[in-house]
Amino acid sequence: MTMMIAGTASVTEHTCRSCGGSHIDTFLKLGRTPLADRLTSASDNGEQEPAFPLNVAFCRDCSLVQITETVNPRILFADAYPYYSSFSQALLRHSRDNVLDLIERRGLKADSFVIELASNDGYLLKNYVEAGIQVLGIDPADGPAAAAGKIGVPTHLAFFTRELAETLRNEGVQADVIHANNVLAHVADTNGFVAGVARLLKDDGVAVIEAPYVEPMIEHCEFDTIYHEHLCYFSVTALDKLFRRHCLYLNEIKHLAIHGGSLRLYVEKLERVGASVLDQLEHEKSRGIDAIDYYRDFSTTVDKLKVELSGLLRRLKADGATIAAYGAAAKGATLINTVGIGRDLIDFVVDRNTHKQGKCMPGQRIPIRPTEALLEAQPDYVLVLAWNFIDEIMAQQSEYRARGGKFIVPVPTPRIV
Ligand code: JHZ
Ligand code: ZN
Repeated sequence: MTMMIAGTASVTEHTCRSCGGSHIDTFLKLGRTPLADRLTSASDNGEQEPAFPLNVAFCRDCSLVQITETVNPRILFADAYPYYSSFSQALLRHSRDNVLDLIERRGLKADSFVIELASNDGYLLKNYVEAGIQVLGIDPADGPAAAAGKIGVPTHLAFFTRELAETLRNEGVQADVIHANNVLAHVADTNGFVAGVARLLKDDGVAVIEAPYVEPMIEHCEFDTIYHEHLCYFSVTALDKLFRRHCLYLNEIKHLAIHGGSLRLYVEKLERVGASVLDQLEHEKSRGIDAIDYYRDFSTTVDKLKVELSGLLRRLKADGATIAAYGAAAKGATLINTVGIGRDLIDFVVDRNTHKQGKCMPGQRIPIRPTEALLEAQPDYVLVLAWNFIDEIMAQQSEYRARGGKFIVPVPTPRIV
């Protein structure tokens, strides 16, 4: 299990992040890639960006899929982290629905207390604030945390650790609901994080956790969602074991479309495992998701996609087409850097996030511009790097399409729409 040495840029793990076992088999090697959210500025053109190995492994002991390199979280998240949740309307709606459902189901009132781990810019907790329920956000990224403060979401600027949980608990903090969306997979000390959740949860509280699900990642070849921020790629089998180790029980799950296919986990101190979890455990067994063989062909499928996408873009370019990209997403960085999509193919990337505009994509240094640039330049094709928001993007870019523009969706197999 991870012991991050202060000041070290990265360490290679030889044991499982969850169970500590040493039977971990690498089944996908994506080479060395730069950090997906370290956008470069147009002026540091000559500087070499640090790149780290991106290898994915399966633990034979607890079934957890994980990358083997741990990059120092201070390098990954603390300084100029550009991801702000509030730039997607679909995500805002998804989060609001989640909160309204929980307020009703759990009968939350003014004296209830809700904590969110990795609360980002307050995109979720603001819905509780609006309902008069007390909240605390915890997030280590200063830009997003400051944005949360501005909209009235109190935010503690820190990484969530077992130690922070202990400190807060000693101050009398305990939660009816703990949210943790897209953060469990990001934490190097997986067990410390879960132990911290257990420490802060009231006896009748619930932790509501969202994480991308490993099955759609494999089935739909979403290999671009693999980058150094994502240390784990969870199955229900692996999650069930992880929580039980901390006397927490995965009692219910929901399947969500967000981020290419995610799970919402309802985790409690009381064991009352429902049919949704039991059925999924059964499903994973019958599909073999709990065994290494399921992952063996992934590398070949990924290679095929890479060749197809690169071939398609090169053919279009050779025919004289102009191509831009949509979404300076972290997953976009994996895609362009592993496929080798550079400025020879893509003129620019557009993104709504004002904190990303004016910067360049890591590695390939493709400039990021506001979304209006699509209508100004009217490229023939737009490669959709944020394919998980394709519906929202297509609706918003109806004018670009009406003028003859076409989108290229890279996964599960490249297609023009
Ligand atoms: P998006 C994020 O990854 C962040 P990313 C994080 N790494 C994580 O864990 C996963 O999600 C699960 C822009 N956009 O959210 C906003 C528009 O411009 O898919 C974003 O920059 N216009 C913590 O970064 C990017 O696209 C739009 O209409 O891979 C989308 O990035 C919409 C909808 C988005 O994920
Ligand atoms: Zn393990």
